[in-house]
Amino acid sequence: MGDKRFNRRNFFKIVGAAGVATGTAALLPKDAIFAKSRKEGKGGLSQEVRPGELDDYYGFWSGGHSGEVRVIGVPSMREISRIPVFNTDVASGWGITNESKALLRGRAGGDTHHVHGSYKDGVYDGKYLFVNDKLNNRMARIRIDYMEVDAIVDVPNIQGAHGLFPQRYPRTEWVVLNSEFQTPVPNDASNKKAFDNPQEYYGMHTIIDAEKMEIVCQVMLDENCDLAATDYQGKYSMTTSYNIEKGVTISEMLASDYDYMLVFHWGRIKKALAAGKYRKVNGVKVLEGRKGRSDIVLRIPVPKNPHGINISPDGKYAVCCGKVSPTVTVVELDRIDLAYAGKIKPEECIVAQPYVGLGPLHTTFDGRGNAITSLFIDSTNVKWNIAKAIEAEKKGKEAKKENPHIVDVLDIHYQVGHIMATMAETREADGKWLVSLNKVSKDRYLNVGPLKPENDQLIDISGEKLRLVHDSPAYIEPHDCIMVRRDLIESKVKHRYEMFDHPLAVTKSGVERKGKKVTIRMTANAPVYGLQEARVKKGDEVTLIVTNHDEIVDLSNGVAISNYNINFVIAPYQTKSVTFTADRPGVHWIYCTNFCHALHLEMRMRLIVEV
Ligand code: RUQ
Ligand code: CA
Repeated sequence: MGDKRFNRRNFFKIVGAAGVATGTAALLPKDAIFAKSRKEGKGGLSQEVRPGELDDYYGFWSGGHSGEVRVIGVPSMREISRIPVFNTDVASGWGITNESKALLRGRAGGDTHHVHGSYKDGVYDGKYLFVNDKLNNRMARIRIDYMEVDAIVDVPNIQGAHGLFPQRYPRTEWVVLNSEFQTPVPNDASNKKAFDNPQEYYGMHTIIDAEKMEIVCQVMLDENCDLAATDYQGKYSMTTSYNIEKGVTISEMLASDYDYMLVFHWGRIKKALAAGKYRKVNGVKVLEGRKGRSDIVLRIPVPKNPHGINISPDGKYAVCCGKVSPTVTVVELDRIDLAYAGKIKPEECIVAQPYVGLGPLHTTFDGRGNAITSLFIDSTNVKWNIAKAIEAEKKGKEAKKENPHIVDVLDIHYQVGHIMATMAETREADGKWLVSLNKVSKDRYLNVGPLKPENDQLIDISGEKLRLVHDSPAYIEPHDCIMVRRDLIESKVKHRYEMFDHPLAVTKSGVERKGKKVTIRMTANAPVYGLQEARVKKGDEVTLIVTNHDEIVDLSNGVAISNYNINFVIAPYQTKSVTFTADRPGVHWIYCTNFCHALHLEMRMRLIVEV
């Protein structure tokens, strides 16, 4: 913030020098940047974020089948930004530019469910976000300084890449990614005898190196893996499994009264890797994790077709939601080593199994010993006390009958999936806000046709009771979110790129031809491009590289080529490139799409495609 180029006076100077002072300076409300956090209101937290004030939390929402990640301010619930990930975004040019295409490798389209941040000592370190693609079985990494994807790893041997969780302690070196659908391994023509034999379909728990974005290994299972979690000690990762039956139809998947919480022993995984106890499938080290053949995996029976698995912020308990069972299962993590050592049975790790209501899906925490669980069928959020549930379990059936653990039940609208409380997946869960990501909004908003938005409801959890505060529509269909205290993110986010981090950064505009390949290099400096025209010939393979030389915060330019379906935005000091075949002769205006200057409309140049 000590950056002199950042202030309003300099902004006018620079824009003025370019010709006309525009109203764009209003985009830099200095006071807003330094606004103090809002006060807490009477009777609960105040949601109000007045004009010029900033939110207290960065919310990172998955976009679901839109394939993106969204940045939502909490508590205002204002959508601040979108981060294109697996999708094509014609506004920013994601999926259009060479840089983004290199990451997407020909597959623009995705289904993002779970966004989680990188950790240090059980709290977000503000470096990365990780997000899954259930559609095409990938994981992307977003660097928080630019809020932009910088790596995508394709994961072979899996389908339904779903639950994802980063290592929480001591720092994020590994990220785990689950395969929800069992498939043949390998799943190709070489293994066609398995296609019609579901007994030869397997699930995988994949471990990915967070820095290198390479696959460390996969643990092969008979079961599927749904949601994922990691502990606060760097010892285990965990998943729920709902298809221990190896079913391929709903009734088959529901045949057993219990399924599993699977625990993966990282120390033993490292040992097996070091000892070379793996086989390679599609280039990935696959470790044996099947029952009776491996000591890596512990199976704790959990009723029935469980879904969410979440770790309490004190690091003591894993809570599995029963989904088809109206209970949650509380597992004490300190007992897991005993179970691995064979001193207790896996089921003896369970310390409580309280009733919560119909359709429990996900659990979050207030940091004061309470859990809050989403109930899909009941359409409620239920707040319950973990210690009371454990105590009642000890006392036995009679004590449990009264449900002494239940603190409050809140109706929501309707059919909740995930819920998340502020900072709840960290040691610093602060028990302020809860977001209930409801799947059905029904009559809560103006009717926009048969396809309604989702309804993300903001709930104050600072008191004894859950207090519904705000409805917020969301385009289909965020699954999950995290809410990160502003101080952990804000100082990490940059206002401009490092120009020469891009190897092709343009300092001098010009056109260069090598045979049929033409490179157009261009600066952009509102309201002018570095070239007034560029001439190519029909059939040329043209690469256009543009660098924005405006250093002023928020002064982005667009580059759109008429009739060529090419459009992208370049932020201050950013370079992007695009390659296309000049197949349409004629005069094609290249114009700025992102309002930049009073002479924005004049910011254009001709691409002349000669015959
Ligand atoms: S998961 S509703 Cu949606 Cu990916 Cu629990
Ligand atoms: Ca099952």
